[in-house]
Amino acid sequence: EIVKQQKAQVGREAVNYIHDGMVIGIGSGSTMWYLVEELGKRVKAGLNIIGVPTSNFTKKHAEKLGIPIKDIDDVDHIDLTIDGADQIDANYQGIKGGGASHLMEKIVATNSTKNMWIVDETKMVPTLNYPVPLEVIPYGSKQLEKKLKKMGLNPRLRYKDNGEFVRTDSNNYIIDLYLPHINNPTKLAEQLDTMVGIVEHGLFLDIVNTIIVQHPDGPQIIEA
Ligand code: DER
Repeated sequence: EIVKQQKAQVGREAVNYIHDGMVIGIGSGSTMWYLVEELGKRVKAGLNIIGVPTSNFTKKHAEKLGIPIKDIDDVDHIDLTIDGADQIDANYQGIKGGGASHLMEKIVATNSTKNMWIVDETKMVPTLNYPVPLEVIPYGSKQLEKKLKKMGLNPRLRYKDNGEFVRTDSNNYIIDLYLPHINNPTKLAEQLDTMVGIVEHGLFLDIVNTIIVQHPDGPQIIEA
């Protein structure tokens, strides 16, 4: 359907920003899946880049396609990271982590010279209202959930369909905060940054430089 088509179109479009010799942070999620597929074709055709993955899934997918992969600690720097996003507001503040990868994504993003997000148009909203993912340490996560509830942050531990807790690549749990609207993401981030047991939240503030939004009539390039 339309959204799937837009993910494929923007994924293929964004590969044009990847040039020979670059070290590229490779994001995770269904939009990025299309970019990795296209990047694999360009590498086979001779494009010479190094990829730094943001999840085990992306690492395996890229390696399977012959994209040279290096661990973040084995490169000198990352020129550009391209990733998806779950929601982006009018100030270009984003929520990521719908795919439970936001910790490694944020580590790669905050070690990148430039960051680009590629999204279908449903991701662009005036005010953030997507559930904010938190990566949390399993030990004490129920106590943490109670504390978040008392703060009125409407937390919910994330389960898989089989009823088990979702485990991240770092083997932690995810708690999602269901809030009707987030008018001040900076304030919420500050509240979360001080809570013991929260490894990282999915509020990506003042991180992105360029956003490509896919519309039916083509891509819109936003310089944040
Ligand atoms: O987890 C993430 O942040 C991913 O980037 C993901 O949530 C992006 O969503 P997508 O699958 O719609 O591209």
